[in-house]
Amino acid sequence: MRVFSGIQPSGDLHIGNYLGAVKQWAATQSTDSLYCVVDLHALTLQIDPATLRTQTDDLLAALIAAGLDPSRCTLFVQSHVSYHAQLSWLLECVATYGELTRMTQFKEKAERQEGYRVGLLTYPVLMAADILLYQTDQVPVGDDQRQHLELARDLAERFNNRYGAIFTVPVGVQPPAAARVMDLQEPTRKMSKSVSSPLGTIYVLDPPEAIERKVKKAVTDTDGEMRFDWDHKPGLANLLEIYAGFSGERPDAVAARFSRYGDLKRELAELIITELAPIAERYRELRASGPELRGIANDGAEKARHLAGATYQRAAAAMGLS
Ligand code: AQP
Repeated sequence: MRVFSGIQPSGDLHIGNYLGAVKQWAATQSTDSLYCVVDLHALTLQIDPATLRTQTDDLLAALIAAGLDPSRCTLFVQSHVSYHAQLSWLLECVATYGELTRMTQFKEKAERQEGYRVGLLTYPVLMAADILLYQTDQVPVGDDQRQHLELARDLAERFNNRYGAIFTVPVGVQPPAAARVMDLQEPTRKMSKSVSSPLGTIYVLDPPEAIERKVKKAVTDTDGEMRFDWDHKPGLANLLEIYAGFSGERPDAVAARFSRYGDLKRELAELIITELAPIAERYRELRASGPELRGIANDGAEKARHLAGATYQRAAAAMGLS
């Protein structure tokens, strides 16, 4: 079964990315899985070129440290495989302006940026190209990507109906808990790389003291009643989801084991630190080995190019390009 997923090098990896996506990638990876640092997507934001280059390498190292094994899966950088941008153009000529302007993430991000780029509107089409190029069956992603994944499915079906059966229609896979981790200070907003919220975001490479502090200061509520209830107790529900994401339990089962918020927070911080500390250590070793990281990315791109090229050629020919 072919699996594909991607992540933007738009900032440091946080526990939302980790629990929503990367942890499942590492757990289910096989020789048929491809994982991609989607640097072209990061260009939709204002990002300094040198920073983008560094963050791409940082993220490659963080993904390997978090458990992706390049000898089992294919790990590569999106811009190294030019078919992504090429197929994106073909799919832009299948997508409609109306469906792109309806995307929630576009509306939210456009509101935060003055003079936003056209790429912010069209990036879900590039994401569809990323997925469809590899004849992907499953896309493990966080809950925030659900709508974009639906678009990828719609475009695949529309293309296949119009030009012939070229693309596999993919399905999204979400983790059983923590599919949408919220900001610890503002639990009605998702934890995000590109929005600055120093106390509300736990980074995978945070030192233990920082993790402890952030969990301790996480916003809850004043009634003190331990109950898993997103509608009325979002701060607590978020902590229970994060706990469940790390421990593999169900959030309501976690709630049943604790009576005091303070105890839950103390154990949660310990649980996070125990899982993340070895990742941070491996990351530091890998980051010190620059050439090795480049070699991994080059090998990955070569494998990806081979698969992507075959699909692109078929799609282009089906549309009448000679
Ligand atoms: N808060 C989250 N909870 C669970 N999963 C999440 N993901 C992102 N945020 C959360 C999942 O992480 C994977 C990679 O995300 P991305 O880099 O493609 O960008 P994003 O979804 O837009 O995430 P960010 O971190 O908020 O980045 P910026 O701020 O740059 O937009 C995806 O599978 C995503 O679902």
